Amino acid sequence: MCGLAIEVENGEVASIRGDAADPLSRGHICPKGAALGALHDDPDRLRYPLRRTRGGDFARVSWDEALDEAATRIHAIQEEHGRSAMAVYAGNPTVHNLGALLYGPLLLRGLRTKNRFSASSVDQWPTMFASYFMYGHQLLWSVPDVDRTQTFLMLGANPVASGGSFMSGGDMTVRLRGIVARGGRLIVVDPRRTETAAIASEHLFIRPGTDALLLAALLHEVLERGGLRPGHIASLLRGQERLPGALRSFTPERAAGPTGIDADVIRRLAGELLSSEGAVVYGRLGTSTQRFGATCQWLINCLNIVTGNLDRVGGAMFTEPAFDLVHPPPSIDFGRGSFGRWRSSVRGLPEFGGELPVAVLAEEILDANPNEAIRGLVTSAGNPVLSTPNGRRVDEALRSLDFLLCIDPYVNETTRHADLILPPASPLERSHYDVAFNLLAVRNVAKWSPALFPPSGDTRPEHRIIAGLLRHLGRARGEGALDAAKWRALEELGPDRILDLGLRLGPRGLRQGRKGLSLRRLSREVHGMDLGPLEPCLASRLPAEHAYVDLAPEIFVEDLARLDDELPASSSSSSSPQTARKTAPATFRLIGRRHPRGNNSWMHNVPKLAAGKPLCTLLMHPADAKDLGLADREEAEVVTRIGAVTVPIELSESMMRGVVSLPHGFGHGRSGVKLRVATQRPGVSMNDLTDPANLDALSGNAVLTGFLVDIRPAR
Ligand SMILES: Nc1nc2c(c(=O)[nH]1)N[C@H]1C(S)=C(S)[C@@H](COP(=O)(O)OP(=O)(O)OC[C@H]3O[C@@H](n4cnc5c(=O)[nH]c(N)nc54)[C@H](O)[C@@H]3O)O[C@H]1N2
Ligand SMILES: Nc1nc2c(c(=O)[nH]1)N[C@H]1C(S)=C(S)[C@@H](COP(=O)(O)OP(=O)(O)OC[C@H]3O[C@@H](n4cnc5c(=O)[nH]c(N)nc54)[C@H](O)[C@@H]3O)O[C@H]1N2
Ligand SMILES: [Mo]
Repeated sequence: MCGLAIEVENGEVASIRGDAADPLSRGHICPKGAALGALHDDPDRLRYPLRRTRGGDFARVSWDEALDEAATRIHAIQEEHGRSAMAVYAGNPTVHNLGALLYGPLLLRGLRTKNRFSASSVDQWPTMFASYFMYGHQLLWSVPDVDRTQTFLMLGANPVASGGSFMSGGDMTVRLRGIVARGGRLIVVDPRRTETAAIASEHLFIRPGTDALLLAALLHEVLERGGLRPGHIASLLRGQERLPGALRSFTPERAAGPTGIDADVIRRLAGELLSSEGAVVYGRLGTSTQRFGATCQWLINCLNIVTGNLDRVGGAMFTEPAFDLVHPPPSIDFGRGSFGRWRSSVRGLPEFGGELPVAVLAEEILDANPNEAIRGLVTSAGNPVLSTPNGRRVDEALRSLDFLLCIDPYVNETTRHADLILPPASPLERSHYDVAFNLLAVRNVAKWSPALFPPSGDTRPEHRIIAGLLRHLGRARGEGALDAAKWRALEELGPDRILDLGLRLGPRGLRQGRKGLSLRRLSREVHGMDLGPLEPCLASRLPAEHAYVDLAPEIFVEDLARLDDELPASSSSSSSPQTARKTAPATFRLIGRRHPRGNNSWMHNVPKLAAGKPLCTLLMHPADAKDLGLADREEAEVVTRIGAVTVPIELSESMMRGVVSLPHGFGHGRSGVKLRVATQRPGVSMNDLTDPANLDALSGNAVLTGFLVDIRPAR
């Protein structure tokens, strides 16, 4: 999303710098952006389609052969076992890829299956869930107004490493420092003193997984002291009368024991939220991937509303993207959301937004009744073996499929199981516009970049792969010439034409008359266009079918009882690890982390990013390590019900006692992975420890943080 100035000499990337004139990133560049050239040139990046051979290796095939075989096998599976015997998983890079994003819905619809999965259910489902029930649209998210806020209470996020996420902006460190510099306060709540906590006004350790209690206590306190002061959105609210009663028992004293944060501190935080001219509460992956993920997000939204900070300058604001997925142009509808229209077959978990939780993928392949089991899978830009719970079982499940098709540039932990791999063009070989992240940007901006190079080798941009696959599938299904012509047209059309349509029909398009935005107009602005700071706009952002904000949807109010039950009032979960005998393993809570030199599971093959200090270590407080008899860099064995990994520890005062941190996305040592750089420092996969049974009960999002592990010296 950052503006990049890329110099090309003789058809090769000569340099990549941050574009100082970019209205959003203002010259910032991170190691991943600087690595795009190396990624483009990576010899391991696939340059042509691959087909599994009888010997189990891969051999080159033509696109026609590959698409034809894919279509024939998908059709055969669906004919014999029903539509939903085919499943689809869309991974994270989809949202960073214009073609994959705009053509993705066609793929989902075209496969006609109820077994749809994506990385959303190991990530931001709770946020989408809260938005769906409160605002009536799963994509209507608020963004912290980081540049104007006075008090920023941040939980479970590390934007200095991650770049911001639901607060996209590029130069996040500069923006966050800005809060402190202008006399405001940045308060970070995290079980690790992170890179973000290090530049904050205040850092509070919290016991992993207990944020919902802290948030409930804050809301209780704010309601007691300030009452409901929603400001100009008051007329949009419903359900407010139910809040005080629902939260009555959640006092700061109730929260103090389990969270490890004093009642007085909680009271002070509530006071700060009430007295600030512009305050915002923000929670991200750490509050999302836990047992109360959705409830955390509901409470966060409520705090912002009740203190008058939702849709207010300096608070939690809404974007007005030029290409708008909330009020999309016809034919590009991602949907308002839905819940419980169908269920998974083994555990009976409800769909959300047309998807099932990816934590059930393996069991729907391995454990379902024969007439309901998944037999074939298409993955697009995803690596579920490393990114979803119990990766070893996902491995086993993928191995057992009748057919696996992967749209992916690498032979990695997931795609090594594929029957066919279809390689997309590189990021420098396709045009780009940030349809997804402009929804989450801290300023309204629009920027389009053309492809720098034509697709290398025999690769194709995503839109051609998807439309091509659907054309072949249509033929296998016996569709007529008209359909074939439609798919051909879509193969030719490409995402830029759809983008153009979306811009013209969007809020800054034709409605603005001759000045209106079009792709042509935008393409002349090489640095992108600044469309101004976020402005109060909630009333116009709410969908017509749900033109109100529900403060107390039943599903969340009821969940407070589970919260009360599950988190004991006193701190039985003491903050020191419990070691019974010297030789027995100690019990810790495991959390994850991200690093600027990595991107989930798939950028460890770039030499520059892989070099330097090894990243896959288990951070542990020195006193805990001493108790265990472990020295820095010595190996520890980490065990759960699901599996065990052996990993060097790294002593760090930044860790809360009794909590350890492991990055996810490693574990490249599996056989058959063709990543020459990444496999040299394979690391271990955190998801060989995570438990698919451990979910946020409301949304079905996976719990990836704060679960118990046993640790002992590995020697
Ligand atoms: N334990 C634990 N697990 C986690 C997390 C965690 O913090 N802890 N984080 C979770 C989060 S937030 C996320 S988003 C998920 C990510 O989960 P996934 O999306 O499943 O995994 P990624 O590592 O992003 O893998 C992306 C895949 O896409 C391929 N790829 C890259 N670019 C492109 C492209 O342009 N087109 C195509 N077709 N393919 C491409 C890569 O080679 C790789 O195989 O992981 C989740 N899993
Ligand atoms: N360099 C880099 N940037 C990335 C990515 C990457 O892999 N590398 N991934 C991208 C993706 S897909 C995403 S979703 C975003 C994520 O963006 P962020 O959410 O900002 O990033 P994380 O580093 O995952 O931050 C999660 C924080 O939650 C803390 N935490 C863990 N458990 C708890 C808990 O129970 N309570 C609280 N309060 N805190 C807890 C962790 O210590 C960690 O600091 O980053 C994106 N940006
Ligand atoms: Mo993510």
